[in-house]
Amino acid sequence: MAKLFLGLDSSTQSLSAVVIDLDTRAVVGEKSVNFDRDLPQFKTQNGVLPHRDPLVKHSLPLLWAAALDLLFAQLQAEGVALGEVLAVSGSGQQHGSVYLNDRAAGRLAKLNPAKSLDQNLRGIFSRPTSPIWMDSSTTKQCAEIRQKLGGIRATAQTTGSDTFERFTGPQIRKFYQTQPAAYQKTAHIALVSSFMASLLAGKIAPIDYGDGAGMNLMDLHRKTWHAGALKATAPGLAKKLPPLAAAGRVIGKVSAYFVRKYGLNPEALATVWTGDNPASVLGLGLVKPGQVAISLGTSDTFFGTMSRCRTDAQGEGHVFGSPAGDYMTLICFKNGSLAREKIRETYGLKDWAAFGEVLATTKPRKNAGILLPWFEAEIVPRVNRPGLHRFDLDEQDAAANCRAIFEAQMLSMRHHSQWMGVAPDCIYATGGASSNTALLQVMADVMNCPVRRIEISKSAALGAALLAAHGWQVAAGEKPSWENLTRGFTDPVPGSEIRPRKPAVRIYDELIKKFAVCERAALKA
Ligand code: XUL
Repeated sequence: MAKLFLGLDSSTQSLSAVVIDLDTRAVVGEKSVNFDRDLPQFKTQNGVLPHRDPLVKHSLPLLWAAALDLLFAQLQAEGVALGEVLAVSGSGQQHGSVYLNDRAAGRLAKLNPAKSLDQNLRGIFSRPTSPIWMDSSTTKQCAEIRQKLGGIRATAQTTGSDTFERFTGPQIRKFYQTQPAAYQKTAHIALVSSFMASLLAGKIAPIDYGDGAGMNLMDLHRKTWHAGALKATAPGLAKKLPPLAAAGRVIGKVSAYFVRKYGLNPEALATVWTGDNPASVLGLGLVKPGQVAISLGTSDTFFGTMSRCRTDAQGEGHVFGSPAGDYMTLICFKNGSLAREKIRETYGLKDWAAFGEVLATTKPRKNAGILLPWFEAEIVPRVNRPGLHRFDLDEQDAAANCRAIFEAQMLSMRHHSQWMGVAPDCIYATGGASSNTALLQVMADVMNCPVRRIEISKSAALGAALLAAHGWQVAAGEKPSWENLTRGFTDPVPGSEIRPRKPAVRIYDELIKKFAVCERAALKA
């Protein structure tokens, strides 16, 4: 019998599965259910329910449950050997919350395979919809909680992050303030990750230290619920939260529902899930301190593993528990691909290859021009008034502007990640724009670090499958090492390494000082 492990990722727009064979180091199954396309009856747009207030972004826990049925049915139909799966784990979009009443635990324990999950779960929610990470309607609650916890620095030091609109604590506070009766009827509050784990386990599942740190409710150092944060958020909250536990820890055998309905191995273990970013840390193989990934996507993210827990006194970055032990950091820059695209279009370059060619005609230059590309309100640094800022840069010079935008994005990452105190040994570049070598050369030069490209499309689901394998091995009394577990699954693209060039590094070591001055000036403007 093969040693198969199933990893699921419940993201904003889809639910994905990756099945791995640990002995052969192969991905033996991959499947995705798209919420809008495959479950149109829930009427979501890009996984989100339409709402008249653009700041409010909710989705539906029943939709995620229906997607789980559909995904298992598809895996079974494709002949994936579900009977050989030894453990299941997963990851969820971070921060989103699910509100369950006192009927939930009983119903989860007796899921009826003759019905769909959707039918089984009707009537167990004290709030039918779930606020998700895209929601930014809780500025008032953020300010209230931050003030009670002693300001930005103290909030970040205690919980790992300053209060953020999308974080779960401020969302719970808003629910309590605006719908007190429904809050009262809430017996359990789950995250997307722990809700999905509860379905698999047939009981209320713990929240892990990775996703738990995205709530502004967990004491990051002790890895326990923080009494002061709970009190600052809503009354009676301690009784509504599940215990905290390590990701991948075994909860029990999988619910008989999945065994009878889809032929899942009755001995398969259900384990604690985590957030999608912590799972991606595993799925990209960032299991040693000093390993950092830069994902160049809609927004650009900088994340990695950190052995000592440091937090950001400015409150811009986040620290979460890492499923590999230690801690992980995450900084999210909203003006990523979108900003690069705007510049590309402004100068009439038809595609990224053309952008790269123009970029390659220029060289890093002492005292070069600086372009701050805040097309949209920015998260890091906090910018509420969008706008472009050019310093010593001729707007007519296409090539200089193409270089300046990516230099600024990388200089910003370097500047705003200094609080981590981590000098990366190697950066793994992922996401759409990472196939552009001219961009990666700028990344290597600014960061003074070799860059390797990694092409894993479902890094969170792969990380979840590895988490399942780890949990199963620990339960079997083994002492698995993350380096061994990830080997063969998370290798960078062969020959993709780009090394920093010393003369360019020297130029950027100086230019970062100018960048910081320009950024301060633009923030004041
Ligand atoms: C992280 C965050 C997003 C979601 C996406 O803080 O809000 O990356 O996790 O699913």
